Amino acid sequence: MDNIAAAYNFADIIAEFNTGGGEFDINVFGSGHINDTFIIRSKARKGVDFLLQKINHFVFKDIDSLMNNMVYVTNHLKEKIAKIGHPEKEVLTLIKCNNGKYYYQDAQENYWRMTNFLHNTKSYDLVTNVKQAQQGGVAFGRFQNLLCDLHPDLLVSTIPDFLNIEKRLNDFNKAIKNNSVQRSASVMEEVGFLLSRADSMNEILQLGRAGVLPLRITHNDTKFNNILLDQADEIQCVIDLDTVMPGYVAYDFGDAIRSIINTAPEDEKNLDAIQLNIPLFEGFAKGYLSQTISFLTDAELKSLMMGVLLLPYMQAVRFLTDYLEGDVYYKTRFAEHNLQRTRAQIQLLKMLEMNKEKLSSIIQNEWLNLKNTLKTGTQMIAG
Ligand code: ADP
Ligand code: GN1
Ligand code: MG
Repeated sequence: MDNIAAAYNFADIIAEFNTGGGEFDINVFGSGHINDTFIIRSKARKGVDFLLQKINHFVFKDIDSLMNNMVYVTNHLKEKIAKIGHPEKEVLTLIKCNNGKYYYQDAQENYWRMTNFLHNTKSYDLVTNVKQAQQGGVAFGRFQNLLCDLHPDLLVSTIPDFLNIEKRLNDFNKAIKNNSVQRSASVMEEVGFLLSRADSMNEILQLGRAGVLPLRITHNDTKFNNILLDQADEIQCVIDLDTVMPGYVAYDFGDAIRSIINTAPEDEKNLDAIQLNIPLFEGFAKGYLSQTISFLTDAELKSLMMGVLLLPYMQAVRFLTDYLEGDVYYKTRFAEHNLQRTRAQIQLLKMLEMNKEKLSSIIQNEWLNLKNTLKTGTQMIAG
């Protein structure tokens, strides 16, 4: 166990959850930037494993509402999937606490929750083949589809204005001005690049405000490592449900593409290594549209490409804001980590801008192919 893990009294924390009791081995798990995640394995009962998370209370201010959202969403998904699949494998299962809630607050005001550990699954920081990308598209498209019958107001915004670019740019401008850790002067090139695109990046927000794009319940953190694939690289489960709340479908599409199309990691130092893997884009688009064609409007279809540019842009703005504020939000592994992440996202955005027409026509073609396939299918049934 490392230093983070040694800081907590795990035996007491685990005893608050309905695990069936006994002693557990504990190990740090995963590569998320926000929560602290641990796998706990029963010493006596082989295969009885859970995932324990300390929810980041600096990032999520209202844990009670967050957990209510999570209970609501997982129940809804389970009910629907029960008719067609295996809810216990395909949806996260929360473990109840002795207090009757699904989270436990310890004496140090840390918030803990637990889910069943899903065995024989994998999450990837980098996508390596078209099948994985296509399954990612199926995963997030199906997720939106299964939730599209819920009114967005049923869920609380766990981070208000989370993907609101106007709010992100306001925070960014404040951070530049406040210059609290004396870093502003050293990043003027990056600041200049990002501010030069500020006006063109609020299209989705404007269309939303004008009522052209509907608010739906979306995932809002569709990084590829937020899905679990099975051993055959088929989608098993969508995870990391902290930000499931009202949003626009293009946010989910764009954020997933951000992590899928890039041939290099999100924080790649060597900018030349950041290239676009177009077949992975095609694979994701095909999978995503196959699950959403029944409800996406024409305006939403058009907005997907806006999301592809907006999400890496917003991510660069967020990473650089955090760098300017002294690295208070994202976990970092070295001093300039947030700056390196910013530069990598800017490079990715430049590549995406250069390939905008090509990517747009891929979305359009996949959509037309699917429509034609559906039409042929209907004609065959009718004839
Ligand atoms: P974070 O908010 O820190 O990103 P996640 O909820 O995404 O936390 O979990 C971190 C990692 O733990 C995931 O990328 C995945 O590899 C793994 N993981 C999360 N939940 C489960 C689960 N129920 N079963 C197996 N692995 C899981
Ligand atoms: C965070 O928790 P994780 O690592 O899946 C962040 C996302 C960013 C992502 C960038 C609540 O996601 O918004 O896109 O890092 N989550 C939150 O890697 O801020
Ligand atoms: Mg995650």
